[in-house]
Amino acid sequence: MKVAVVGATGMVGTIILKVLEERNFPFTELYFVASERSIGTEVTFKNRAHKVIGLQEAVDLKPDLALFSAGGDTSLEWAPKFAENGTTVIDNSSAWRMDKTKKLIIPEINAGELTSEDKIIANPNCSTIQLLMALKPLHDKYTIKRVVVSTYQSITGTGVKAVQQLENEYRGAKGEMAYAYPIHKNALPQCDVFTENGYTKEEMKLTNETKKILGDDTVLVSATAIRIPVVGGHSESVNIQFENDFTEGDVRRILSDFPGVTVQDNPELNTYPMPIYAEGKDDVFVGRIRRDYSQPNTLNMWIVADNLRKGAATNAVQIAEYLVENKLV
Ligand code: A2P
Ligand code: 11C
Repeated sequence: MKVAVVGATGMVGTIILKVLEERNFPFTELYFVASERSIGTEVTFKNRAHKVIGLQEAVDLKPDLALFSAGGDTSLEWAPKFAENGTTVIDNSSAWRMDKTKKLIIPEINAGELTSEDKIIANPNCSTIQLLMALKPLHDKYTIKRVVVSTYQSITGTGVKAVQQLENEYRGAKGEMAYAYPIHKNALPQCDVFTENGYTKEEMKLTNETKKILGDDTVLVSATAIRIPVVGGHSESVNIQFENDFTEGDVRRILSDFPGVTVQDNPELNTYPMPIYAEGKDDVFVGRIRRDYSQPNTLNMWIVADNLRKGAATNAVQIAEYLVENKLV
């Protein structure tokens, strides 16, 4: 199994390498791919330095799998070139997610849809992945009518520049700005750019990707995405109206039984998920599970996950593992 990591020098690419190592992914060769600026530089993997190569060289090496996290434009241009050469691409960008010919996969939910014909597979947006990990088992049981989600997103979702901005502001130093406004001591009601309908791209990803993954266009989604000066993960306050009624005990049990979800919910002990504890973990954490008494069949909860792990790298590696285990590559 020859594997290429495209974007190996980047924020998500670095975690992909870490997750491949941690999970003992069964590769025979691993290629470290980045932009032309990085060709010849080195990245460390398993305590050894490895040379970074360019995209064309990587295509020519005909890897079985390529895990892409190098931005949408790189994916749009290069994923088809890999695919035409026989490589199966797992793409972390938004480039292919809403393409009707491409599958949008969270392994615990819909990996069963994958076949060996799928040569470009899309990894959902980070805030969508953690939301869907909690919604899917509840949708199967109670049927979701409407979801209202407000996110509190880590600056790591924006990239290294944003982490640098926060550090500079914290130290009172000047530097390049990733956002139009200060992020230290602030909350920005804008993740990514605005679309024509007044919602941001991040909010529309939450809306559209949710329907695609659930395979159900009738589920209504209303999203507000907020950037906060936090690094460990994204948090989400979620209000869900179901077709059918539930008990809070059953909701806790259903979520606890779902692979990859951990319930942390004990108000008596002030137990609930928080990004500082989710950081570095692969699970999605759910707490503050409680009935919304303002209308029937409605639930409130709080979902936290490390956006760089289950929200990106881990989900991509899990897709790769599924393909290998099921002999689809
Ligand atoms: P490079 O380090 O050479 O710029 P991040 O999301 O943290 O900014 O990382 C983006 C990743 O995608 C980096 O590994 C970056 O490589 C890579 N990348 C960016 N643009 C290209 C490109 N045009 N071709 C290949 N890799 C790219
Ligand atoms: C954020 N969700 O936190 C974004 C980052 O579509 O994969 C990932 C963007 C994407 O801003």
